[in-house]
Amino acid sequence: MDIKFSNPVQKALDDRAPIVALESTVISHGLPFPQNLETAVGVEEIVSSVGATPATIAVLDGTVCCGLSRDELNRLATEDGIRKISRRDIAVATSKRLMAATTVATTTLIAQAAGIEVFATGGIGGVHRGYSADVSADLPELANSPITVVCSGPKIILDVAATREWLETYGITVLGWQCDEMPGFYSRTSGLPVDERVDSAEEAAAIIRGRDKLGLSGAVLVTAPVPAEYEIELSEVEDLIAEALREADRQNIKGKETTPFLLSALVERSKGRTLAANIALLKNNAKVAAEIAVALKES
Ligand code: PSU
Ligand code: MN
Repeated sequence: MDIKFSNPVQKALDDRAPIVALESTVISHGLPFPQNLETAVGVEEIVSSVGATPATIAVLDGTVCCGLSRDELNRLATEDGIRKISRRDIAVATSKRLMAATTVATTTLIAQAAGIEVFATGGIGGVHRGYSADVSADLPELANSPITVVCSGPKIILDVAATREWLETYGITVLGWQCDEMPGFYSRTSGLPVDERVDSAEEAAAIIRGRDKLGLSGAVLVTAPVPAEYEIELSEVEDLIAEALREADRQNIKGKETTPFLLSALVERSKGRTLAANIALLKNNAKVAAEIAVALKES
């Protein structure tokens, strides 16, 4: 794959130094301006402060980019008409020279091609509620990529139980970062189990290296709960999710519009609390991912 690397990311790759990949759909379609830009910059700073190099991934005017400048982050945060691209859309974006933000699926694909082992995001895509035929392309991509993704579980707007089953069926290892239950995105609990709890980056790194030695092709998902002070109990958001789903139905929102629509409807209906939680978990996941990236290089 033709990838344009920023100087810091190229240097980190040459030095075999720790790198954390970051997605761009959350910037262009997941968070409103100006919080999207502040968070994109903040997340990169956190990764750097732990001693890893941040590599935000996007397609800029048709070029697959790994590692972005402040100006490029700004473009993704502010320009209109930025495509949200999954695996099926990459060739369209590159050949038509589009501006495009990468989902978990596409970021995973590009990070793998670049040789980056760890990726941090907010919540992965999954099986949508009530539309079990709508399954995010994130899931099969993770099943076929020996990468490590740090997240706070599937986004709670999804059918989380069905998504958990999917992860199990297709061999994606779900680790709980200092927790025994898979986190429920805005909530620290989901009632669903993790496969194994890990309490340190070294413990996570040992399991990841174990996977690598076995030559297994699936992702390790490290699920980290939202920091307690930003947690919203599931019972509190459940009604808001039901309202948002009904509104999506009324407006005939479908396909890749669904996730951004529901996330922004929740921000409005929760008076910004889901936004604060989303930002807090993104930052925390970046920190955990950087610690694991560092531990992997020391292992
Ligand atoms: N996590 C967030 N906000 C987001 C997303 C994840 O906190 O906007 C994005 C990710 O890029 C994920 C995508 O891959 O939502 C899933 O979209 P879909 O359900 O259409 O596959
Ligand atoms: Mn979908």
